Amino acid sequence: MQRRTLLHAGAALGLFAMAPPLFAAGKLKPGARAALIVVDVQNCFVDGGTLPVKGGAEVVPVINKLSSAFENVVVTQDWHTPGHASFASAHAGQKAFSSVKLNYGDQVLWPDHCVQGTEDAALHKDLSLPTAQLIIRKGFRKGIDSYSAFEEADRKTPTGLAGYLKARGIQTVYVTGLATDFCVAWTALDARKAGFEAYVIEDATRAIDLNGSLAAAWKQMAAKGVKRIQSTDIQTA
Ligand code: VGL
Ligand code: ZN
Repeated sequence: MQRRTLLHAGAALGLFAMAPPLFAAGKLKPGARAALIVVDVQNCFVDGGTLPVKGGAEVVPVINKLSSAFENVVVTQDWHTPGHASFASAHAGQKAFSSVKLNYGDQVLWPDHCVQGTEDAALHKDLSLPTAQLIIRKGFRKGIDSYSAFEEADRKTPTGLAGYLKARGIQTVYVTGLATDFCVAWTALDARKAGFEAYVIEDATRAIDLNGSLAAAWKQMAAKGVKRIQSTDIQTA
């Protein structure tokens, strides 16, 4: 009888000790083994750009504030050649936001956007990430798109990001930026595939939402263990 009570008490203590940080301390504290990934916060994806995402610029102050909580910050830039295969203008008779089959699979066609070296492809002027350590450029091969910061759309060519993060002992990534349902989702899914713990900070993203793509992306991310959180879940100064 007494032994049973003790066992129960022990089990309860064990559970308490193992509670996730969200529970135990109220807020997540990303440490040395976590990285903030800031996806494609570029002029092309905000008002006045070539592929504006509704409310895109609103993520900028949220991300700036979040960055103070991270020792490791990685930034990405969508970085296409002129005449890139993901541009509708490169396919005779095709309109933007339609889909075609390329040799690596289905490809949504976009307006010309984020062309290498243009002002349109520059990071948003109010993005303030002085501690960022790496900028990954992606989609720079004319024939292959890359929504993901980890792997190009042929699903074969790595960007090198997984190796970089692993070499630095990083185990967890927090993904923010544009757009939730394309580059953010693909990045978070590929982070899982590469063995990282992955969070998407929802209010630090905005979506394109093309034919239900946003709901589909959240569903897929949930199925792969990507955790959906808000910026207020993270301890900032
Ligand atoms: C993106 C469409 C085309 C993104 C990039 O950053 O989500 N979306 N290129
Ligand atoms: Zn693109």
